Amino acid sequence: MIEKILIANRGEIALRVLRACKELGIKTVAVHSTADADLKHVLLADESVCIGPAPSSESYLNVPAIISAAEVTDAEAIHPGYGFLSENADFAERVEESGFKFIGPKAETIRIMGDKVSAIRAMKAAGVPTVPGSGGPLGDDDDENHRIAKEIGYPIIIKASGGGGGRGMRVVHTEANLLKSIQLTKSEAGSFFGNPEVYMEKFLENPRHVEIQVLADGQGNAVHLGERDCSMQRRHQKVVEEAPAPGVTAEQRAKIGAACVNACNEINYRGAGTFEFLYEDGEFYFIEMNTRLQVEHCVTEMVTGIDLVKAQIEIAMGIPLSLKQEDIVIKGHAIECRINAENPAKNFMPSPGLLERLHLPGGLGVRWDSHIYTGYTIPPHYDSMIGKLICFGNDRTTAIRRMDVALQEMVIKGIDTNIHLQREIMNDHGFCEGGMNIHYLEHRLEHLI
Ligand code: MV4
Repeated sequence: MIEKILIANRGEIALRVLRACKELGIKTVAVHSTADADLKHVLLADESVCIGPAPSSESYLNVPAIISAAEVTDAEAIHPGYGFLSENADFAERVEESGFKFIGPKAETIRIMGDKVSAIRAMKAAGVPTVPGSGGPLGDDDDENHRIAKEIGYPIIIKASGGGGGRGMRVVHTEANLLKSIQLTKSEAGSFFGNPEVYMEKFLENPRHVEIQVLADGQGNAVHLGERDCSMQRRHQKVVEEAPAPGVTAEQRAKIGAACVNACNEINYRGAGTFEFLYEDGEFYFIEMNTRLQVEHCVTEMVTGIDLVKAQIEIAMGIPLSLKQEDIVIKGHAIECRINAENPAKNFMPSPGLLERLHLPGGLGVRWDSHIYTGYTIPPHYDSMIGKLICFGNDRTTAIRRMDVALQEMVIKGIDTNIHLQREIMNDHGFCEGGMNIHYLEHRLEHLI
């Protein structure tokens, strides 16, 4: 059993983890920067420790300070949330070496998935469909690289093995640009990620971003919880997510889900995880695996009824997964709108500041995951996401209408937000049709704002 958990994060996800701990009767330790003493979860936690000044590099990324906080409060486990240190293999290793449980996969698994070439290799070996590509790092043989690109067929994309999430990529449309693009991507990768290794894939022009959620106990039991569609994004920041993905059939879900479950067993995965796919013409192509809880986990919770954070904690306690695949039934439809402190009309400029007045929505099928409260000041040092509005309905249309009504009710005074933009999206013809690709929002934004 775990009796006390240190939450190594801030904002809405720290509160989300705190709520799960309280439900399970587990004591909580909040850690925070000097700019964050008034965060809601800090006020609600059993104990709190200030771990450094406002910049994340000196607080939420400060490994020795976090480990020390766990030591002085006698916490037994550390939940990393998302972002910050959640996918840092060295951190997971340090946590375990210091005698604490890391609520996530083994450091070794995080390391394999952090290296995109080794992640793709592992997935290919486990029978997960991947994008046609080099299947390994590109060498220095120019003729060989030309041959690989020709075989894949242009356009191709060069990606950094140490990249991910949209960093360190370059599309090549013609043979004439291949060699200099490889060189440029390699040299950027070397300076950004300290790893010059790059690989090549067929460039898919109009895919959707569809990801599969899994839970595995590291004791031979794994299940998938269906998919989420996260195609509505701007500059690699997701704006709206939903589950299930429009148009994905039960048969397709079962097939790709089984491949992910098989991969979890092959790599002896432990914890919650997400397999990211590009989805085009009804086919799934694996691109990356996320070894953390994700921002958009809530839409999966709403359509499965499963508390993913509780499941993560139970897995960390060593409790065998009691869920069987046949117990997991996808019911209804859930949509999540990320609410950001930003001004879409001013190039999405961040808008921190005092929340003078709040009116939050409610009603059947409405969930608001946020740490904000009247009188709280959003600090300028961190991500602009201040909450997630999640609406559930028996079908997609109901969920969209419910979201529009909830957005209409929501009042946040004192700062700029993207609430109005989210309403425009809920009323956008293309969005309401479903099945948008990853470029849809960026193209529509030219008209919406
Ligand atoms: C791709 C791609 C097209 N073809 N790979 C961007 C983020 C990173 N996770 C992978 N990304 C992409 N990889 C191939 N072979 C297009 C993207 C991409 C993208 C993917 C998911 C969500 C948003 C995106 C926005 C631009 C490009």
